Amino acid sequence: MRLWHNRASPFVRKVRIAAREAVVAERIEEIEVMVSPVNVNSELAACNPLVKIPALQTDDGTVLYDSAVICEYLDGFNTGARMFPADQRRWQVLRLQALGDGILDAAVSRRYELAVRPPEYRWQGWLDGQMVKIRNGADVLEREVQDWGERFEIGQITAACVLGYLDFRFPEEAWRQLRPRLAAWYERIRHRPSVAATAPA
Ligand code: GSF
Repeated sequence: MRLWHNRASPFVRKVRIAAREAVVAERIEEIEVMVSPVNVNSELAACNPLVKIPALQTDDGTVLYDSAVICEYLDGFNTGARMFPADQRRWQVLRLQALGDGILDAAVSRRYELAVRPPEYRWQGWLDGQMVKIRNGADVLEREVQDWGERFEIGQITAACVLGYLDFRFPEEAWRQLRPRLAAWYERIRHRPSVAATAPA
């Protein structure tokens, strides 16, 4: 399998953690690419029409995206605890992943507004609107983290990627200050081998 990736991407990190948890990381060749909404990467565009990472080419040549689809595909190789439960808990787990993905969408959008958009076009209302989603979402994680126990399913994987990305791109946000339970959880989970091996760079 071939993964179009970049270590800065929190969505790619979901896939790289899932690959380690499913014990298939050594079957994945990683192709590092730079991506930007305004500089189309033609090699990536030939495989993923959305020109986004992660994208995974499977052994039969199929190209999968987005991160949720790729992670569930990799879970199919998993002989240990599944990251995507098949029982009635599935909807709770998918909703937690969607919460984390939504926080990441807002955080990446904020990053692009600050790092890609020319300063003279920067829209403070847009930046503020994304931060509302990030903070509201992190507050829900703080309320729900006590229910997670030792689970490390796709919802927790995505939450770890959220918190690592906030530290990486928005350290001034200081998300831990008002979220002590989430901070304690992340202080433990960030040392988990699959999480520690995929820290953003
Ligand atoms: C989002 C991927 C994404 O936005 C997923 O995989 O879950 N729903 C998708 N990736 C960004 C890179 S990032 O994670 O920072 C991306 O590819 N941006 C390039 C672009 O054209 O937006």
